[in-house]
Amino acid sequence: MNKEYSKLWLDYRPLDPRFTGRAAIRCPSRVDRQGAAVKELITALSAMLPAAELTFGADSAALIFECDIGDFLAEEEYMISADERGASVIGGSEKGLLYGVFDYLRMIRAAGSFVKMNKRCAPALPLRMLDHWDNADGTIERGYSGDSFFFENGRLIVDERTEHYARLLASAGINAAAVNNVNVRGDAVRLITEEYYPELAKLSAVFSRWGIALYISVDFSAPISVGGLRTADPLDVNTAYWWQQKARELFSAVPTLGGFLVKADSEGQQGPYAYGRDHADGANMLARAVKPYGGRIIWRAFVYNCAQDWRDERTDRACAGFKTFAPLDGHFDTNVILQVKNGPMDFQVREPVHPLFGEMKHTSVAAEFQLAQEYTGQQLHICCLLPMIRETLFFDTCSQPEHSRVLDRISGAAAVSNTGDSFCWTGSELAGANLYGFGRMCFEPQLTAEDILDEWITLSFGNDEQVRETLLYILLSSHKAYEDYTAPLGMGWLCKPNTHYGPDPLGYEFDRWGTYHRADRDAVGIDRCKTGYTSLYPSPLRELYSDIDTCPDELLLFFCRVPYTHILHSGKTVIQHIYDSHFDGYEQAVEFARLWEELEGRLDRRVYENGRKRLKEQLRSAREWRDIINAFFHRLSGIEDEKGRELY
Ligand code: GCW
Repeated sequence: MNKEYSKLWLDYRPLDPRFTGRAAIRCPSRVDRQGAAVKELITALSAMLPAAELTFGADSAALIFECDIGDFLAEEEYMISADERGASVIGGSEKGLLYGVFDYLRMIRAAGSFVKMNKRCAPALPLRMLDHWDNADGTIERGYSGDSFFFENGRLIVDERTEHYARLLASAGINAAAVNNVNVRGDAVRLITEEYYPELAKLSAVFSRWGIALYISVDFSAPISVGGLRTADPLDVNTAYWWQQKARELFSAVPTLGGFLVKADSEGQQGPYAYGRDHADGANMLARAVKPYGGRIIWRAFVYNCAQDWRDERTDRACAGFKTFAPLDGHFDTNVILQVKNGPMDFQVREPVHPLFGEMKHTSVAAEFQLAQEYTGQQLHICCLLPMIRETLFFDTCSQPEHSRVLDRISGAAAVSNTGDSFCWTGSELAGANLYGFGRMCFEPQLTAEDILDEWITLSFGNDEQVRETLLYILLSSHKAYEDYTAPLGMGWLCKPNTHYGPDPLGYEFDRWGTYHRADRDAVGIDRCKTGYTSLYPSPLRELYSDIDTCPDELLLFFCRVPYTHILHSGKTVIQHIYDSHFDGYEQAVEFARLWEELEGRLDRRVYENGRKRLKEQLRSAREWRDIINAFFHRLSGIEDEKGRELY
């Protein structure tokens, strides 16, 4: 494991180096002076006021920072009132206080001085979680930032880096993290056995100091693989008893554990289907085992047939999650949270919003996003996901007359983490915006992507106006650019199989994964009225998506099968859009690289060089995408580019 790491946005710099007076921190005894909130304030103030005399207590001081806990606030809520002479931060608990301290520090760092402010804030979503796909051997599934900093050769590591990570997450508002891959393999199967308890307890204690609940991904068939039973049937009394004992043991060794994350009946992971049971049977059995300890089960809705026949046009993977879970609405125990991917397929650059968000009315649901850029350029390409995440959260599911946005209907959001042991944590510095921004967006979704990026840029790179403007422009245009030169109009799945990097338009076409575009010489796209998918949405969404005249351009080929000459709302034909977007997307990548070069000398050398290297690869890859996808559709359709550009 690489032990060197950047402090990222928590690198406190002097704010007022000339201030030599006294700065006092005051807090009543109900505030824990050894707790994370007060400690963070001390760390920050010592760095920001390097010449000041920092004291605790009531004697006179030029700057006064008061911390308190107030019962009138909710647990994670806080209130700040501040001016040039200091601040008072009150939290509903130590956790709320911590969030308040971080917010206050963010504000004064962004402003560059002790500003006047008044704010009362509580997080919009109660659960704000990161899912790590780290394997016990130290590798990371779909990891693009090096190896794991949680695991090495089967061992769980808890060190300074872990603590800094927890701080980073807390400062972004994250309050839960699952540390191992949902595909539970190798030594990770035994994470829930005694040999791991001491380290798990240590990790959980570090996390909980920063307000983060530790979750473990578990193998549904653990009663067999770990316990030596003959069955993992959720309705078998021995299975249920085994999990109850396991939970008792685990929670007494690791009292601050949050619970389990489960991928069942999915891509080779065992689940209740093996025993003819449904997913409520499976989830509830586990939920009852952890309930006495306040534990929760995060149960994934990513269930589909991954051994499909491409000739079968009636089975539609997009319908699978809905068909599995919609009939179970109301059957889940209250400590089960159903974790639903943002779209019905699998983290493509553009997908419609999952219909389960509107459908599940009596189930706690969390939205799942993927910060790890599996299908969005693997952190070699710049792809800021914040606009997409926000669009999903604000999407109106039309499932009831009011409060029907995704945001109103979910109790949490989780994201597959994009971190690893690379120096800057996320392989590419710019990918750090996704990590920071995801947490911030779940906390205060009224902030736009631009607001959050603005904050992140200043905290990470300082106040240089050109840096701010350039990074803001690149990040805000990056998702559209990536969509343009890869898979426009909602097509998806034009990438190479397995690695999911680079173009291969037929790579998934004759395979078993249910991922087809069915392009032929005349037409492209899937008629999802025929597969029954559009009917999973309530009116008026179902009508909107069913009709080629009303379906939004960016999702047209997801929902409809149309001839290449079909005219989009933009006035272009489908084929011309494919050509144009690939040329435009590539040009955007060229522009990003050009703008980046102008930042030479304005960014830290390491950051600049890392970005330059990655942009070089982005350019090479974007050109490959452009030429292969355009050549593919040109050869298939036989239609020339209106603008006469070379299509190969
Ligand atoms: O996107 C797919 C990935 C798998 C992943 C799976 C999932 C952890 O290709 O690597 O497995 O999704 O979400 O479970």
